[in-house]
Amino acid sequence: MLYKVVEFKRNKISGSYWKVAIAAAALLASASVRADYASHPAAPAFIDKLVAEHKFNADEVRAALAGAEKKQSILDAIARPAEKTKPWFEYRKIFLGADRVAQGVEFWNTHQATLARASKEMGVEEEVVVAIIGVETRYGRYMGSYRVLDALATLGFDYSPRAKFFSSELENFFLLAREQKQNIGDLKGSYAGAMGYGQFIPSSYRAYAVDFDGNGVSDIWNDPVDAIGSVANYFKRHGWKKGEPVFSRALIAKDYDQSVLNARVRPHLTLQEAAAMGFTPAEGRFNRDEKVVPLEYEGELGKEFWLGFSNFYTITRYNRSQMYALAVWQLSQEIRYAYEQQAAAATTSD
Ligand SMILES: [Ca+2]
Repeated sequence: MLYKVVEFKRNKISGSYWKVAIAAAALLASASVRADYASHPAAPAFIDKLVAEHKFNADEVRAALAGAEKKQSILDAIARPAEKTKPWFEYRKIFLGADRVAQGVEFWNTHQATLARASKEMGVEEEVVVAIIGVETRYGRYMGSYRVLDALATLGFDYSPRAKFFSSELENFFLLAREQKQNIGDLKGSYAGAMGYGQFIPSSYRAYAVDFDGNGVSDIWNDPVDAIGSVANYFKRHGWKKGEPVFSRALIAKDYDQSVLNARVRPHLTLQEAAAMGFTPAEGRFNRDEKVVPLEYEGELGKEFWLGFSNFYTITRYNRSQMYALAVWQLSQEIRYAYEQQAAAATTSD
């Protein structure tokens, strides 16, 4: 969930282009299939670690790695996540379309009882859980088509900027597959190894996934009930406070302190301190001692200023991008509004 799957509309392409594309794809496929991560220079240390620390059988780990394929498309994808290439006003359009709102209401209707139970037990509003699942996978429609083994081996062994992180996720993935009694080569996910409705990376899966329907397994790959409980649990465990503020639009003073904008994601200024730097909430009533972080976004008509509260920080534990956090929160508000409109319409037509 550090990087999310971004959907692209498929363009119509002409016949001749199509032939060229097929030829190119065949070439790429033949270039990417053979990697055999068991013979990678870093493989022996990885295998030793799994044997020494987790009592894996060396031959089994070696065999799994031998079946892992290096994917150039994964290395390409990780180099350009949407957060880094799009301004806010374009980024938000990806997630705040009418379809995603309508599908969110549909998902809420379908899983009403589960969402209500998660909200009550974990202390996270229904619309927030729905919005996360909507942003991550369009309510389970796009959970990723990469083999997680390929994704994490490619990034753990061949993506040096974050090799340590992804190697650790690969280790967690071996543990997860063993714990959940899954065939390691069968599990699918995003190019960064995030899985299921809520796109949990293996370490998050192991730490935060819950068995919310009580059937004995925590299955966020296939079971929306477990997925809802797990997303809510993730928020609970990262400090979400139900009913507390998330964002407020900010008014700025003429001489506002630019240096403090987007400086970090953890709220570090009291509202009083923020006001002294030129940022005050445009709406709502808050305690002066409430901690906030002043944020700036690139709107269609110019800069937008916001204050992020503690719950904003919790959303960034799911994905560090401040744009992601605002998109999730705005989508949640749109979904709640549409959900209530629909509920009210149903009541009056009875
Ligand atoms: Ca379950």
